[in-house]
This record gives sequence, structure tokens and C-alpha cells, in this order.
Amino acid sequence: MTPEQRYFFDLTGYLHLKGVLQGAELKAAQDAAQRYIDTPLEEVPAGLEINLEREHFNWYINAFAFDKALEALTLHPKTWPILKELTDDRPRLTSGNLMVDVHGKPFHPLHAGVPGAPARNPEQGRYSTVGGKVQCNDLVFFFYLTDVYPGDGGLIILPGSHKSHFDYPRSLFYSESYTSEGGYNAEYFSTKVPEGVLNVTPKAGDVVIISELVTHGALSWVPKDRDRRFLTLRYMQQHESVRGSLDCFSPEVKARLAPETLELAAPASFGHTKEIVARS
Ligand SMILES: O=C(O)CCC(=O)C(=O)O
Ligand SMILES: [Fe+2]
Repeated sequence: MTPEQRYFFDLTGYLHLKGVLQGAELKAAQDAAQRYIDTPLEEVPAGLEINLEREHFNWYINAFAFDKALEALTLHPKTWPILKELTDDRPRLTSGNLMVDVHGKPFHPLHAGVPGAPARNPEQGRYSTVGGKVQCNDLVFFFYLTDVYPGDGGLIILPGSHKSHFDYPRSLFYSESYTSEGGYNAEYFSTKVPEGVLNVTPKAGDVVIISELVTHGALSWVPKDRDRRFLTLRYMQQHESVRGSLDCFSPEVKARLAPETLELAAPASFGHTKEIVARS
């Protein structure tokens, strides 16, 4: 990580890396995503799943295991040094779905992966700095496969909120986006960007990295002729139990993966150094 990246990530809770994927590499990832999207439901490989019913996105579960061009992104040479630093050389892949945001899906309300004070639950996400380096045990890397332009909608972030000392008051922004019972309001749509909220507009090939602790969500998607596609790779530290689950991928998914991806996805003790880490 460069000093600029380290400072910016620590300050804001996110990083926007431009042009990580280019040319044939980007095209291969885009084509693989298209092949998954075009797969008839009855032909989806075992362990993978297309879910078009969920709120906010069309979900293409375990897309990273669908095609080698997508699997390669989990250990991409441009994001790997950042992943290693942010996990203190203890990376573990815990999820890799393709999300497709289309016009008509509701607003994705502002949320953070871990509500409440970390002290209450040791399994909750943590963000700190040790020895001049960030340590974060809950990270999301969004690999963008399509362009987002200002005014399109998409990802919103409250910069700096990963270090907030207070719970996010839901009445502050988009107050109608939650129901009175506290659930997501599926009838709510918004494309507003009030002061204090940041709308990130990546282009195809860009990567946006967030701490899951930063409060984030997504504006309703405006274009009718284009969708928003991104591979969402979630990482934790290898010794974390991923909130109760020690095995994040089924045998069918694991059977499709290269040995180094399997090692990346494997839990390990705090003191263990993974081969993929030792060699790089
Ligand atoms: O739509 C987005 O860009 C945000 C998605 C999101 O909140 C998540 O995957 O955790
Ligand atoms: Fe999220």
C-alpha cells in the first residue's frame, strides 16, 4: 500500500482503485459474468445459484467459482498487496458473488456490517491500526465490470463512519428507507446525494475497497438501458470464525477452485502463515 492509499483508507474507510483490470483481462471477466447471467436456471452448476428474487440486486451466487477469469480476481496482483496489508498478512476469502443492479430495484439503505460497539461482541468487525498499519477484519472488494456515471445512482458511503463512536442514526439520511419495524423499505427509491454522503462512480475495471464497518448503501439505479455489475469479494482475517461459520463454501464450490484459491478461502490459526502469503 502506498502512503497515500494508507492515509486515504484510514481517513475515509474506502479506496477507489482505477483501471485495475484492462484490455483482455477486463474483457475476459466481463464475458464470464455475461455467460453466468445467460445460464439457464436449470443449467447453473452445483453449488452456484442465480437468485433474481432478492431485494436490491440480481444475485449470481459464488460467481468467483463460475469461471477462471473471475476466480483470478480473488488474488489479483494489483489488489493482493493491499489485501495482505489490511488483513495483516492473514487473508481469507469468505464470499464472492456477482451482483447486478437494474432499474426498478429499491434503494439499498445505509448500513454497516456490524452495528453496535465491537466490545459487545468479539466476533464483530474491528478496525484499528497497529505498528503504523491498518488492520481490518471485515473487508469488501468490489470489482466493477460496467461503468457508473454521476447521476446513474449506485454505491454511497459515509466517509469516516468506520471510526464513528456512535451508532448511525437512521433518521439522519433517507429516513424513509427503513420501515418503522426497522426493516428495509422495499417501496423506497432515492437518487439524492445529501451533504455528507458520497456517491462513488467507478468505471469498468475499477475496484472499490471498503471496510464493511463504513456505513454504505446504494442509490436506486437510474439507467434503463444499462445495469451495474460488480463482483463482490469479501475477506476477513483467517482466524475469524465468520460469525459462527467456519466453512464458507460447499464441497461443490471447492471442487471448482485452484489450490491457491482454496488456501485463500481456508480458515487458519492466527500464527499460521499461508503459502500464498509466504511466497509473495
Ligand atoms: O450496491 C452497492 O454498491 C453496495 C453493496 C453492499 O452494500 C454490499 O455488498 O455489502
Ligand atoms: Fe453492504
